[in-house]
Amino acid sequence: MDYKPSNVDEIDKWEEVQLVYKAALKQMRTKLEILSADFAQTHKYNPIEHIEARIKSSESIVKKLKKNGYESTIENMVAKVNDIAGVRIICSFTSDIYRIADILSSQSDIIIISVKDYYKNPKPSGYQSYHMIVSVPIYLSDRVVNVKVEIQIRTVAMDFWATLEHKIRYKFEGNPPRHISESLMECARMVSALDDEMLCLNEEIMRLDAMKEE
Ligand code: 0O2
Repeated sequence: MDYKPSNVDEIDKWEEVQLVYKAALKQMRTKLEILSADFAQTHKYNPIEHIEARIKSSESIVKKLKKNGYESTIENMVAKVNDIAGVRIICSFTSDIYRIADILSSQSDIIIISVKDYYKNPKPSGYQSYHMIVSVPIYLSDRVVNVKVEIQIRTVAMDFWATLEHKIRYKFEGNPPRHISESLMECARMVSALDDEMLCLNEEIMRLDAMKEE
């Protein structure tokens, strides 16, 4: 059953929403920490560099609802905002993105709601990342609810670019001067070239290692 806020007063409803999304974030974080520890131990290689997790602020949720033309109600927050709980997974190589996405997709309690592949199809801004909206079951005292979590998977280089671009966009309130947007596009191309080169290099190192072991 998809999560819907209980029919209680607004303050209790908001507290329940926060509890449920914090639980979903904790659940997803734990899954990823287990995965990371297992990779490090079993494969002697860990595709997960680090993990970040956050609950979207109420101001940002209201702003997103407004931007998309919805009234600011708690019901709309839950139904229309997919990234109240968000996890970002930073990895080394572009191949790791799909490795992690495949593993998460194969976990039987994770339901994939949607996928946006901004690595294969970067945004016009130059933004690259792999996004999944998933839901995870949360066991409450009287029911089990499926709660949405946004997962962003990207390389260290993509993350570096996205963080800077986000800062610039914020500074210029979404409208940076043209020469800055053009420089960012150029940097995005460099990020893409760097990721491709690093992946080739890593594959070459792995080939040499495999030959040594034969
Ligand atoms: P914040 O402040 O980072 O949370 P949806 O979430 O699917 O309902 P949307 O916005 O179409 O709606 O989803 P999309 O395109 O998958 O983007 C979701 C998030 O990706 C954004 O959340 C950003 O975190 C990140 N993102 C998307 N495009 C860009 C971009 O061009 N530059 C940077 N730096 N990040 C981007 P929010 O809510 O917009 O912002």
